[in-house]
Amino acid sequence: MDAAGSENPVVLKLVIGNKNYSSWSLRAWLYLVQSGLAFEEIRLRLFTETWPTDIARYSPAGRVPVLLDGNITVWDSLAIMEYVRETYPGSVGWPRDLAAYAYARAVAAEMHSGFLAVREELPQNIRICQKRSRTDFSSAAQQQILRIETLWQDCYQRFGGRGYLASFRSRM
Ligand SMILES: N[C@@H](CCC(=O)N[C@@H](CS)C(=O)NCC(=O)O)C(=O)O
Repeated sequence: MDAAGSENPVVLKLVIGNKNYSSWSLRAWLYLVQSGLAFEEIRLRLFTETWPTDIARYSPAGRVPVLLDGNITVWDSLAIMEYVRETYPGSVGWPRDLAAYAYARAVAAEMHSGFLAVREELPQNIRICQKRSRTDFSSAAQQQILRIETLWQDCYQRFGGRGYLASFRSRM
């Protein structure tokens, strides 16, 4: 029990930017929420005058998200998810089936290191709904959109959806 009398004291702190614009922040945040872990959310304002000094207090890498677990600092969304999965039993894990596991790891790695044209030309903004034509974007972005669609379709066909996305707890 902690000093406040809570059975589950909050030890984890997640430093993030704006969840609407920062998909990197959102992915770590969703992972912690989906894992059912209590954490304190520290929100920094991206691209403001104070941003460089604000983020420097938490990470020399100068990017969000950053996870603080006591005196341990983990930066980078994928590293955060790996750390949490290995450290906190019950957090969301990789699929147990070997084929699904290999597939999931490859998809996560592809997502993490790729799709640069999509990131550049279609920055995240969950609040707006805009009808755009594929031809508005570069051929690199169009190819990457096609790749994402194929990946999602393939995932659903091979492993099924079974309400996975619908089961996300709403806490935004
Ligand atoms: N590969 C990193 C990317 C992190 C990243 O680029 N974060 C952006 C959030 S939009 C950021 O902090 N940008 C601030 C800057 O570039 O100064 C991760 O997965 O955490």
